[in-house]
Amino acid sequence: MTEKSGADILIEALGDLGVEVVFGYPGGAVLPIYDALFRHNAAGGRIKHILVRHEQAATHAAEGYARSTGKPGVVLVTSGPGATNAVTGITDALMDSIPMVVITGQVPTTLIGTDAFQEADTVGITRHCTKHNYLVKDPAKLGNTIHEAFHIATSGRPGPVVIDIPKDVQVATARYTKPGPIRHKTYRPQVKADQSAIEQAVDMLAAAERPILYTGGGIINAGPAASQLLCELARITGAPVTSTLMGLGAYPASGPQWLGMLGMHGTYEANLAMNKADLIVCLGARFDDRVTGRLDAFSPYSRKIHVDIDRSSINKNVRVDLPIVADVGHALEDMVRVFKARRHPKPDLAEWWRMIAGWRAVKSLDFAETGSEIMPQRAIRALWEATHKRSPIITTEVGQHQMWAAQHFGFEGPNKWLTSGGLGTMGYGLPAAIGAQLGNPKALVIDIAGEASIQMNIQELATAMQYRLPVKIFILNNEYMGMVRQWQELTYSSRYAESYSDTLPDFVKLAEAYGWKGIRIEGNDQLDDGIAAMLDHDGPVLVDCRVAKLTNCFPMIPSGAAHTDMLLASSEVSGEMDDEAKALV
Ligand SMILES: Cc1cc2nc3c(=O)[nH]c(=O)nc-3n(C[C@H](O)[C@H](O)[C@H](O)COP(=O)(O)OP(=O)(O)OC[C@H]3O[C@@H](n4cnc5c(N)ncnc54)[C@H](O)[C@@H]3O)c2cc1C
Ligand SMILES: Cc1ncc(C[n+]2csc(CCOP(=O)(O)OP(=O)(O)O)c2C)c(N)n1
Repeated sequence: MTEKSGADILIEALGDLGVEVVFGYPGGAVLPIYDALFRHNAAGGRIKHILVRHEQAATHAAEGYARSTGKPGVVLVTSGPGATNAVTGITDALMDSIPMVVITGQVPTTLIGTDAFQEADTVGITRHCTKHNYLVKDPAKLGNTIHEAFHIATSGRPGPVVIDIPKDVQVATARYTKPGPIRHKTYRPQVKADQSAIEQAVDMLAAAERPILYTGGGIINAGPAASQLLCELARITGAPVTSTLMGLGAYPASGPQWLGMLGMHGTYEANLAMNKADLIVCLGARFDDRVTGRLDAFSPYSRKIHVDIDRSSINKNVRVDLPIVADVGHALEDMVRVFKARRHPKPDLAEWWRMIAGWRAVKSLDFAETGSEIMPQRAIRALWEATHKRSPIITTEVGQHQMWAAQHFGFEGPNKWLTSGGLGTMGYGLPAAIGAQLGNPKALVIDIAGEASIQMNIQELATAMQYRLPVKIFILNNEYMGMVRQWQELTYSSRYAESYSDTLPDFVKLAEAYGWKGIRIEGNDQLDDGIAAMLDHDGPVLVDCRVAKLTNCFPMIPSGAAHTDMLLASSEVSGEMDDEAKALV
């Protein structure tokens, strides 16, 4: 068997792993890899490299690709600033459980520790923001390391893995053969649940009077079949379903048992139902502080079941009565099977649904119109109206627009909603849309943005143009870092310190400068036509939609408050427990 350079081994291993797209940016410490990629493509190879304009964007594009396709995202960057620029996206992927492999160049092994040109301690810097990381010193180990990295990134709780490869290791030669299935000596995620725990869970569900299915990003991670199984479990138990920001789409928004998102900007009915439930079945969610609010007031009357593939996630924030360590897809399959096998009649939850109907009647997502000015919620609903039949993929930036999109754009299936939840990274949406479009060439992909966030990775307009990606950007332009302004209004007596988006560019001209089509929408009378014009254009389009500037995003549970302290647009309704609810618990 002939020996190959480390760089050639890397490219061959990526091919063996089925990698089709790599998002990257070149530099001195990865030139041997770029050369191997060049030769691979010249010989008709299948790995496509997407040249982003900033390494942070490579990581978010890889996240968007991964979240929308279920395949791992792959990133290639140089040493030093290339690697440090990637750190935000790596951390983002860790927080949101996104499978990603990041290959970083490193200075030659003999120079490590000498403050060499573009040297950074990538393994040290990324130790706490990766699921695992490697510094490869021996080219003979490179092939196996790459396969192991993909195994770790994609199995169990998915996450980012960094492989740091010194330049001399890229050049040195070794043998490579595709390894068989990876069996790590210690890392063995538990995929199947303990069956007695499943039986207990089913008994608890059958006996509950006020159950709720609290679903999260883990269901999206578990693949589309898990969403189907969730619908089946909901159907046979009759239980209401809510979801975190990360789980939207796992249960269809048009489904009869859907309560909407829960948490800080969740619906009144979802949060009140969590508060008054007697059983919470947490399926692939992690009791995040945006969801629980004040911990000592969180769902005080319920017993809790937690299904999670990551053992360390269980009892981390909230103590549960029944932990189930498993892939949630498998656990759902088992629960549905056992529930049916026991011939449990559909529980009678009429009284519970009557209470929920009362909370639903509050219509917590309703908003007041203000004449000709576009309300941001109205803009999202109009966008949904015009596009939902095409089942678009929606990405977002971070801020009010993100929450309005979560509240008002109904998702009917998984992998259509890509957002930065855990880290809340402004600048995520455009590169994520690029990644999603590459993974789903025929899909309609829209980044719902704020005028501040979009500027954080605006250079990626060029990437979309270079690869002829027909991505759409829909900016809800309120001339404020709206989410910051809202908090300042509510908690700092409207002292708007540095939250005005001053000196904004002319977004239409900016779009045109990059070869995009630019459209401005300035009033309700232009909204539908503007959206139609965006959809009619088969290339990339940026829409600058001017919206009412001082609108707040409600409902809102102030940080650290209880679910019952929710602020609604109409302050007449509070989350206080009514007499009927008191009688039940
Ligand atoms: C401005 C802003 C406002 C926000 N407001 C809200 C809000 O109102 N409501 C809200 O919900 N969120 C909100 N968020 C998001 C919030 O910060 C968290 O990101 C989110 O709540 C976490 O979702 P999750 O619990 O589904 O967990 P994820 O981060 O999606 O984690 C998934 C969990 O499932 C597990 N898991 C992964 N794969 C599997 C599998 N195959 N099988 C089983 N388990 C698996 C993981 O171990 C993990 O515990 C907001 C974010 C921002 C930026
Ligand atoms: C990288 C980064 N820096 C700062 C923040 C804090 N932050 C959260 S929302 C927000 C304002 C976003 O403004 P904009 O994009 O205009 O959206 P809007 O809230 O107006 O919809 C800021 C600064 C963040 N989430 N990410």
